[in-house]
Amino acid sequence: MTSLLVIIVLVLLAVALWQLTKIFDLTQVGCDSDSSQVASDDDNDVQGYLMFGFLAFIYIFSIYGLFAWGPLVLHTPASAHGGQVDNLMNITWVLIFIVQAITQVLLHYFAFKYRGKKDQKALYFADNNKLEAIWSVIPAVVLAGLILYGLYAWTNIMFIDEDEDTIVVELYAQQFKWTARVAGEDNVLGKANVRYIEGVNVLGVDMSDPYAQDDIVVSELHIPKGKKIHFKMRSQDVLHSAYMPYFRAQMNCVPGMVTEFAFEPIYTTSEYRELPYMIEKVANINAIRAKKSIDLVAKGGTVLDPYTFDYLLLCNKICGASHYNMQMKIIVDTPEDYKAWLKEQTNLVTQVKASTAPAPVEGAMSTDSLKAKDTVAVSKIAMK
Ligand SMILES: [Cu+2]
Repeated sequence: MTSLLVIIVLVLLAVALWQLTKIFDLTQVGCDSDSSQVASDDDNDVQGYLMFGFLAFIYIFSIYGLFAWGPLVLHTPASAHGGQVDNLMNITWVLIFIVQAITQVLLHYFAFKYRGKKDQKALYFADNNKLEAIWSVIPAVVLAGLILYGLYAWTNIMFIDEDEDTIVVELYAQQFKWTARVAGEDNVLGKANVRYIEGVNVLGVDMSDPYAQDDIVVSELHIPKGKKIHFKMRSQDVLHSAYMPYFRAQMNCVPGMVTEFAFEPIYTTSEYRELPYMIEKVANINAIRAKKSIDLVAKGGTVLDPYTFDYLLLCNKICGASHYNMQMKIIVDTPEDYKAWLKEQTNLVTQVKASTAPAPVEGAMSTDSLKAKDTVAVSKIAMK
């Protein structure tokens, strides 16, 4: 409501200013000053130099941005295919930069050179086939090359060999959390449907499906280094997007269908934490947090916990009010640690059974003790 009022006030202010300028224009009618609407040579000179000013602004801002925010871009990729994504991205950047540098200089220089001058007439220039061929063929060839390389990289990355030895993991998106399901020993996920969602079975896994018997549901995912992980994404409610920036992986999660992405992690979490750039980044974040903590403590708050790096699965589609907080930790282990983690997990069937088994009533007799009583009673009757 407040923002609506602010917008109305701003619109009214703009209308008022516009009316004021009209009144000012009316007061100038009949004055001696030059009220001609035709630009003079002086006006055109000013516009010409302003073109150069704008050109300088574009380049200075670009160079500043490169140095100020350049280090914030994603660094070393943590997946086998990540290098290809980065390569494609870097080639695109370089091409854009070259084209932008040349075209902007030409655009602004010509705007200056051919600015309006008294008695100067525009040249009528019908066409020039040679020029047009040059500026059509060069972009066409460059773009075709870029698109072909992009398609090659895309097919390479997205191809999932069904016969390859992978680990199948389901990523389940819902407002506003992620849940993962590891396919277990058979490496096949049991069927699932929203109708089966009940109690601890939050993913709606069909418990009668033989493939579902060893499925493991977790809220913090472990995966091994050096093995391809085949992710199958589902969504319960709206469009989400599974985004794992360090693995250069992103895929939409669409209600009613399963989408897929596969990649091989090449650094364990602890190895990635030890990369020099990451050590520096974490130190920097912690310095900022320590500074902030001083302010917080002064205001009666608590000290911020130090930050440690972890791979995260984020949501990259604005899916609702708490979208920003939709994340799940992914821990890349060594194959041995992964096996140990897998052993510790309780599968979904066991969890469901434990949650549906009736709780023992206090004072009630167990079936064994009842049986024992029966035996005593029977022997008593026999003695009679
Ligand atoms: Cu989301």
